[in-house]
Amino acid sequence: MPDITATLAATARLVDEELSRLLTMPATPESQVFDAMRYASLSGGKRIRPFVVMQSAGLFSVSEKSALRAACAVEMVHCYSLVHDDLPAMDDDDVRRGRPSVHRQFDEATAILAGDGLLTLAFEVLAHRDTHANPAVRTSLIGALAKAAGGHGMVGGQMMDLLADPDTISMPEVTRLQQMKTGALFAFACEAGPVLGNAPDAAFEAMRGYAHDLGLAFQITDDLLDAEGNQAEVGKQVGKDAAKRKATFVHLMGVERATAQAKLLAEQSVEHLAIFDEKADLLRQIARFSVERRR
Ligand code: GRG
Repeated sequence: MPDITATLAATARLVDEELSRLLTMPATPESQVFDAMRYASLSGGKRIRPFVVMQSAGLFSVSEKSALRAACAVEMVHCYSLVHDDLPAMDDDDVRRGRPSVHRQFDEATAILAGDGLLTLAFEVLAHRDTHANPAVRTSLIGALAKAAGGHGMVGGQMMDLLADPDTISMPEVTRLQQMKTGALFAFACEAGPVLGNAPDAAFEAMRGYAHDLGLAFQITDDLLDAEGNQAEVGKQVGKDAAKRKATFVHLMGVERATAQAKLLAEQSVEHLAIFDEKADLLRQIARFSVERRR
């Protein structure tokens, strides 16, 4: 059985190398924005979304080059969301991935531009011929990432998060919020492989089911780490959700039920992979890792 920790580390190395290549910029008057984009994206994230892209692509014999470019695109969007989420106008966080957040390391304007730069570069990468020879496949990927990242996905989820009243929000509303804020990018990561590999409908359906449960399990664990985690391990300030009275799963369910729910969802996500053979074992393992992680 392949080892999840070693494979995750190997994927992170590949992603770091490719991101570094994609973010190379000669010294110019505007190069500060690239310095900030590099700082934001080459900073030790777990690379779980890229890992899911690479593994989902592996199920459909997609070339490593194609998969890696799609993996970098989703990581760029993820990193942009972290940079903007940390801004004073949003969550106002000084620490991210164990280092000063981008607006603390540079300044607010540079952080906004670095986020914008990462978001737009993600689409430039997908649109490039190196991502896939077939323009229809590239267009599908671009459409899917735009949908996941935009107002019907991550951005809409963030808006709901900022507006949510923790005293009145219901479980279905929190679930929808989190599916949009976090689940939508996981859904893209899971769908990228079948899109690149021109997979049959049944494979898309399986990956969508897997993504739905994995995204929620991952987010509940994120809430639990904020409630119970250790700042040194987590790499960012903890206890903020309670202090800011955020509408989280932990707020609605309490730690014990949220922990059980995350485990249940992780097991449920694995069930969706039943149509795949042992090639999907690392996707099975990452689902369990997602709820057992300490950061
Ligand atoms: C559009 C500004 C804007 C924000 C979108 C994604 C998001 C909303 C905000 C980021 C903050 C946050 C807690 C989001 C939930 C998603 C999540 C669990 C992020 C952390 O992801 P990890 O654990 O982080 O994969 P690393 O650092 O390992 O990449």
